Formats: sequence, C-alpha cells, structure tokens
Amino acid sequence: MKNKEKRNIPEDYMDDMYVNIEDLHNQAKLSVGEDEEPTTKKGSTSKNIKARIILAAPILLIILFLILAAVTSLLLKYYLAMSEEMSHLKNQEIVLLKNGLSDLKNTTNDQKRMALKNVNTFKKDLDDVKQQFLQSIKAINKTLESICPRCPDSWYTSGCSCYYFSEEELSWDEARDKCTNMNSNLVMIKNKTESDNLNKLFKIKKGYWIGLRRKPEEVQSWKWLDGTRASFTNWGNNQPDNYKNQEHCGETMSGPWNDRSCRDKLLYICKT
Ligand SMILES: [Ca+2]
Repeated sequence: MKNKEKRNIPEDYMDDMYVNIEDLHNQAKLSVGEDEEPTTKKGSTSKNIKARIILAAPILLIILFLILAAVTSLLLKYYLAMSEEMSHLKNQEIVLLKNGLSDLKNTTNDQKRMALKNVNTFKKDLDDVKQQFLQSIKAINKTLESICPRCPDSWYTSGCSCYYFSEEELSWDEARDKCTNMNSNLVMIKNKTESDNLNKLFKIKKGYWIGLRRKPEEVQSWKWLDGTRASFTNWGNNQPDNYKNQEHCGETMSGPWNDRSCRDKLLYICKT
C-alpha cells in the first residue's frame, strides 16, 4: 500500500517537499547558531570590508589629490605674494639708496664749494694782512728815516747811530778833536748792546781810541767824554794795568778794552 501511495504522489508535491526539507535544514542550521559555522561568516565580513575599501579607495585618492592641489595652490599663491612683496621692497630699497647717494653727492659738492670759498676768503684776508704789514713796514722805515740821521758816506750805520772808523792814527786828544770837527765824539760804549753792535762793525783786528779816560790822580775813576762814570766795562785780561803808571786813556782792541798812554798814535772811532 505504502508503495502505491508513493507511486501516486505527484512530482510537484515532491519538489515542495524537498524545498521544505531544505528550508528546515537551513532553519536547523540557523537554530544551531553562528558558532557552528564561524569561519564561513568571518570570511564573508572580511570580503565585504575589502570590497568597501576597494570601492572607497578611489574616492579617498581623489579627496587626497584635491587636498594636495588646494594646499599646493595656497603655497604657490603665498610664494608669489611673498616674491612680489620682496621685489617691491627691493625696488624701494634701491630707490632709497639712489636718493641717499644723490643727497650725499650734493652734500659733498656743497662742502667742497664751501671749503673752497673759505680758502679763497682766507687767502684774500691773508693778502690784505700782508699788504697792511708791508705798508706798516714802509711807514716805520719812513719814520725811522725821519728820526734817524742819514749817515755820511764812509760811515757805518747801526740802528740810528753812525760810526766812523779812521784810517789815520792820532793821539787820544787829536782823535777827540778830529771827531768833534766831524760833529761827532769818540765812541762811548755804555752798555753791552752797544758794545755788541759795535763789535759787529770791525773789519780788522786793531786798536781804536774810544771816548774813555781817567785822571792820573784818580786811577780808579774811568769816565766817558760826557763826564758820566763808566758803569759798564769790557776790559781785556789783566787790564787795565796802568803800565808804568802812564796809561790813562781807553782803547778797544776790536772788542776787549785796554788802558794805554794817551800820547800813543792809534786809529779811532767816532760816533754820531
Ligand atoms: Ca794796559
């Protein structure tokens, strides 16, 4: 009977039955739980993640590329702006340097012109002072000529004095008279300055009468022709020695003095 029933079961019914069995089998598997097939489920999840990563990777790359492009653009823009600013500052610096050099050049030229002007002014002032000095010298010489007498020919001039050096030899009295006849006197040497000035005029080393004398009774009292006492003297070594008690007149030995007999014949010096 059973076999007949089997033989009478329609095929569709059998198919539905196999499907139900299959479903039951799957439900049984599900009722048992995932723990019964963990390896299979994990593999599926990993595949999903990989698939998602594969799908997302191009998008991420595009986003990354866009970010890099934006950053690069910003950096390029910043670099261009900085370059332009640096160029602007450099141009400004060049302009300032040019202006500074121009000012310095103008200042230097002004200083040169001012210095040259000062030098010319100083030179002109110096020339004026020189001319004034020369005029003063001429005026002084003219005044001196009017004050100091003009020395006769063959007389020497020293300051405002004239000196005559004789070429003839006379006694002291004769020499004194000779000078008087020429409106002068035997030279009187009253200080060192006059002595030095006279010594510069000697051309030869000889003895000359001077206007110095003492009285035989006053051997210690030497006086000049004008009666003044000889406070300044220029006696030579061991002079006056009053040799043989006969030397009462004074002579200059072209410098140092000596007492000598008034009767001796000597050259003489007159002074005006
Ligand atoms: Ca003597």
